Amino acid sequence: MLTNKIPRIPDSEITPENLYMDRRRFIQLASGLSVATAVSGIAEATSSRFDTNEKQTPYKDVTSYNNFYEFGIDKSDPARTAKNLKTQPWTISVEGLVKRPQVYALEDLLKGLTIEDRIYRMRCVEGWSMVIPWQGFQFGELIRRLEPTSQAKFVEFQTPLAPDQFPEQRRRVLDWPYVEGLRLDEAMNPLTILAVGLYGKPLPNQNGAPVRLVTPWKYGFKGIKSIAKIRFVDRQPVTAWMKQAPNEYGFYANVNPAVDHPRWSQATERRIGEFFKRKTLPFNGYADHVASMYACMDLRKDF
Ligand SMILES: Nc1nc2c(c(=O)[nH]1)N[C@H]1C(S)=C(S)[C@@H](COP(=O)(O)O)O[C@H]1N2
Ligand SMILES: [Mo]
Repeated sequence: MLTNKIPRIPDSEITPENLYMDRRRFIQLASGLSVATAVSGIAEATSSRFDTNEKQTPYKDVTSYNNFYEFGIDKSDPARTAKNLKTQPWTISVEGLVKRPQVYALEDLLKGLTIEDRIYRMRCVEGWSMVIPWQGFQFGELIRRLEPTSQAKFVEFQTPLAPDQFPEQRRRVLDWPYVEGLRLDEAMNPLTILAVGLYGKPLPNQNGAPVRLVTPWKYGFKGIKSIAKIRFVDRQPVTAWMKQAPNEYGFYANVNPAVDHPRWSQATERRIGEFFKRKTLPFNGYADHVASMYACMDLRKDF
């Protein structure tokens, strides 16, 4: 119905960006529908109250400048070396203080959840940033279904430990597997999504296929990729980066221009594709949505 009103673009000029703009979607994963089909499904245009309207980082940069240490430490490594990661079938083990612990097939776990567009600013602790249009669902929606018990205070995530799939796990770059965590209220915050797509296409492996965490007010390393385990716990998890360098990477990892990384400043950032640096905003510009969760905390101490 839309198609004949849109001027024809030669196939050679159709980029993922064009495709994405033509069909923003808002759909529910029906039974039997794969994540890939859902993400590329067409439905009515919607935009989220959380979207930024800043210029989006080109698809090519989003998918070729990556951190995914299981596939190498250079930004260009994952796009080359993550190709062989087998993401289908995929299971997620839900464990711990929860009413429905079980190993779920990804499609079963996501069935009926609403996938929506979220255009978020993303800020890496290394000082660069991007604007990425994600497709994902509110993690809180899934948590409510899984029914954590009243003792659950934190959520721990893990990427698989599988050196045959993740070549750099043969070396001790980090103490594998990659582990991340959120406090339960952070996990339930409407900004927190589990992403299954970007630019209207299923997540490329280098961006964390088939499902990864996105918390735009925190530094990028919180956004654990290729999630295979979600565990509800009563104690603050020890994340892979806290193990690696506890004085450099705290549990909270909120974007905070006032707290320097011990080896460099966090006051400014360089948006990929831009020349001039810009000022980094507290909570990456999402303070209205998240600052109240930290009202009683000293974020210099709990960095
Ligand atoms: N499993 C896993 N997840 C990870 C990482 C990693 O090395 N392994 N790197 C993190 C870091 S430091 C950043 S900045 C983001 C980068 O996500 P992107 O490549 O999709 O932009 O992924 C995060 N998630
Ligand atoms: Mo990062």
